[in-house]
Amino acid sequence: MKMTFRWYGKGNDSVKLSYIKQIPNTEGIVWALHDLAAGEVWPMDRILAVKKQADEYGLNIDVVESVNVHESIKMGIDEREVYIDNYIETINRLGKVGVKVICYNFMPVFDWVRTELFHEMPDGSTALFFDKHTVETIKAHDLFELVSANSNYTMAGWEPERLKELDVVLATYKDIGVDDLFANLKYFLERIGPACKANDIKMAIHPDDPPFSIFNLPRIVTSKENLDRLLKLVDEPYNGLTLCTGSLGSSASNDVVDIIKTYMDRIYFAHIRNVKIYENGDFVETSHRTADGSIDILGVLKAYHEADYQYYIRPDHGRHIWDEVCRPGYGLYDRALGIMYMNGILDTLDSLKKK
Ligand code: DNO
Repeated sequence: MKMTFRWYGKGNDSVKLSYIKQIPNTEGIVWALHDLAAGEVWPMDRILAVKKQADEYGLNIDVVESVNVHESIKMGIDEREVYIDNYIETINRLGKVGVKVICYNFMPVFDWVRTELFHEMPDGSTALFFDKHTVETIKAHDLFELVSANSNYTMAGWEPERLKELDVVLATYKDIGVDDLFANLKYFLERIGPACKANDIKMAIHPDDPPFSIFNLPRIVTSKENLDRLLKLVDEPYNGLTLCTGSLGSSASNDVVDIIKTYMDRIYFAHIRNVKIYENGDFVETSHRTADGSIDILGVLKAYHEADYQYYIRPDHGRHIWDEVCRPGYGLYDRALGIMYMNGILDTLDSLKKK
C-alpha cells in the first residue's frame, strides 16, 4: 500500500511539503484545488503547478481529494448536464498528469459535520467533537454560527457563500429520498464512466460523515448494506470506495473490519481515523491508536496487510497537539504520529509474515 498525506496547497496549509517529505514512508500528497467551486473545470496550468511543486519533493500526486460534485447532480435536475460535462473535462485533465484515484462524496448540501472543532480533551489536546443531541435539535444556520464562533475555520462545504442559498437548497431536498439519490448517483457514474476508463482513473466515493441523516437530508453512503447497493449500481471497477474508518465507524452498528474485508477489491483509498463513541451517540476524534478509540485500527491494518492492498492510504483527522496552530483535524503532528503508528504495525506484520 502507498502512504499519502493530505495537503491543502501552497498558501492554504500550515504544513509544508518539505515537512511531509520528512514523514517516514510517505510517498504522495492527497490534493485538490480547494478554492474552486464545485462544478468548475480545473485549469490545466493550476494542475501542472501542483505537480511541479510535488515533484520538487519527490512526492506523487496520484490521489485527488476531492473533485466536488455540483449540487444539481445530486439533486438530479436538468442543470446537471453541464456540470457533468465539466466533471468529465476535469477527469480528462487529471488523467494527463497521471492521477489514479479521485475521492468525492455524494452528501447533499454538507460535507462532514461536527459541533466543535476544538473540543478540549483531558490531556490538553483538542479534537473534533460531535454532539448528537445538538445536531438533532439545532438549525443548520445556527450550527454554522456555533462551530465558527471561536475560530477562522469552518467545516468543508460550509462556506458562507454557499450558506446564503441554504434555505432554498434544503427545501429542494424535501422531495428527494434515498432512492432518488441512488438514481442520481447512478446517472452521474454512468455518464463519467467512459472518461474514467479512458484515463484509468478510479472513482472512490467517501462515506457520509456522520453516516446517518442530518437536518432531514437523505444520506446513502452509510452502511454495509448501502455500500453493497452502490457498488452494484454500476458494477464496474472504476466505481469504488474511499474507506474512511472514522466516518463509517462513528456509527456503532458498522463493523469496519468486516466491511473492509468484504469490499477490499473495490477500495482505492483508505482513510485511517479513530473515534471514540459515547453511549449517547456523541463521538470525539482520538489519536490513531486502537486503545484510544472505539475502532479496531489494528484489525483494519491487518485486513489491508493480509490482502496485500496495493492502493493508497492516509492518516485522517488528527487531534491538535503541542500547541500547533492548524486547520481543524489537519495538523502535522498528530497525523505524522498516526503514520508512525501505522508504520509500526505494518512493519511488524511484515516481519511476522516472513517468519
Ligand atoms: C474530511 C474528509 C472529507 C472528504 C470528502 C470527500 O476531513 O475526509 O471532507 O474529503 O467528503 O469528498
